[in-house]
Amino acid sequence: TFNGSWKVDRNENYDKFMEQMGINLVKRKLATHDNLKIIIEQTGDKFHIKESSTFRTLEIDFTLGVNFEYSLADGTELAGTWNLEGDVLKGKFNRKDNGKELIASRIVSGDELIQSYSYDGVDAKRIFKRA
Ligand code: MYR
Repeated sequence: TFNGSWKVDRNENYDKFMEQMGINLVKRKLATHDNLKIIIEQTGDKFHIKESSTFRTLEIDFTLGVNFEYSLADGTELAGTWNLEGDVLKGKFNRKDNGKELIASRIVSGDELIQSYSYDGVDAKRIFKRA
């Protein structure tokens, strides 16, 4: 289950990924240490997410397979969907400004939540531990 409170523990290739996203060095440095925490509450095909970081706090609701909008901390707007494939949440989003695709996934592995991202040929991971 994805349910619970998760705190980012480490990143893999996240700086390169953000660079590909067009995020400048200063913001990347801040984002690397954003202390991201997410609380996931799944009820059937509905998810309620509480996100908090050094940048902001916000709450997001989405339903599997239903398009929704989400803005990144730097203001970049995305629209897309999450779907459940087996034990894996798979996200397909598009940036509103340039149309390019951002693919994401979430999987719980042992005591960790692994979020993987792919954008324009660059892959990254953020790995969370239960908090
Ligand atoms: C959620 O389920 O938490 C909200 C929707 C998330 C959309 C995909 C998130 C991709 C974030 C990539 C980080 C980009 C930093 C440049």
